[in-house]
Amino acid sequence: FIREGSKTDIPQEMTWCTCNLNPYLECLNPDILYHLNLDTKSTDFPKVFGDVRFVCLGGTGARMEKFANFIISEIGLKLSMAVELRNISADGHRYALFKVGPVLVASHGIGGPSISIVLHELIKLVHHAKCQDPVFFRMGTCGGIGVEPGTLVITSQPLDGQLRPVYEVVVHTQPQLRPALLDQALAKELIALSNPCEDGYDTVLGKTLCANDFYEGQSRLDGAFCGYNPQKKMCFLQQISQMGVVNMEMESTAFAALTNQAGIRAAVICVAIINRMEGDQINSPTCVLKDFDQRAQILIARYMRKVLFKC
Ligand code: R2B
Repeated sequence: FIREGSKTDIPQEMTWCTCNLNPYLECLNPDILYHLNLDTKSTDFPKVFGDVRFVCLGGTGARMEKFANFIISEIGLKLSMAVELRNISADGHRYALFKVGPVLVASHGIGGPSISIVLHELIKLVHHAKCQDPVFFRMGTCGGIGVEPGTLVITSQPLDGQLRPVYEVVVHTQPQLRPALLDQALAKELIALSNPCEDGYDTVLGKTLCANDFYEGQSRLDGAFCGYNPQKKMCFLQQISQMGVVNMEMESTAFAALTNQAGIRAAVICVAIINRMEGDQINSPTCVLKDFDQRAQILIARYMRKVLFKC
């Protein structure tokens, strides 16, 4: 962990290794993954989830169900699977969870605390299931900083609201700063799978500002409260743009920190639904936003096909 004010010595090349996980997990019999409505007594994790190679997270259950259906058509037929899609965690009433062959699809809600809870449980799930080197993706929407709406942004480095490359967790009253690192090779592999001419939109790699709030935390002028003026807002957006920040969202530091701590390869791919240099309110028609939603899904499906079928 990075302590506040200390120099960091960040392991850049961690690999998925259960030795990084909580040692007390082995004492839990059963382990109850409360928010996913699963436990290791009534579910045989290695049998049900042992083949999982990809874990994909996104904000809402409805969007992730659509993604699961899309993945069935993208890879399901090739795997000749008879897939009956079912929300495995429906009775938990917190998150949605679907399994399509080697792909686990989960919703994460909004913000760091929400994604952190489901990630703890998903990391335990792949651990109990003995999954081999799973790759995690977060797909979502974001505000673009100086990029056209519809641009796909792959995060190189998430930064928190204080522009630090960390996720802060307060434990026993003390802030612990966990390195928020994503797999750079995976990010480059994903960029290489984009094709702006054929896709009809750009895919870019850049830093992501991860805020704890949608309104003041992202320097919007349209929240219920606003303690700054339009000049201050633009000054802030220009400052972060000059640092290489191309988008803002609310989950990337938690996602990067937890996957990095487990040594799991991970990537964040978000579509910009607005250029924040030009406004704050999301006013694109629903059909346009639906089209935008598919863009991260298409790129992730390309990556999966490349890994699974070498095409
Ligand atoms: C992007 O969109 C959501 C807020 O509307 C939040 O989850 C995020 O990061």
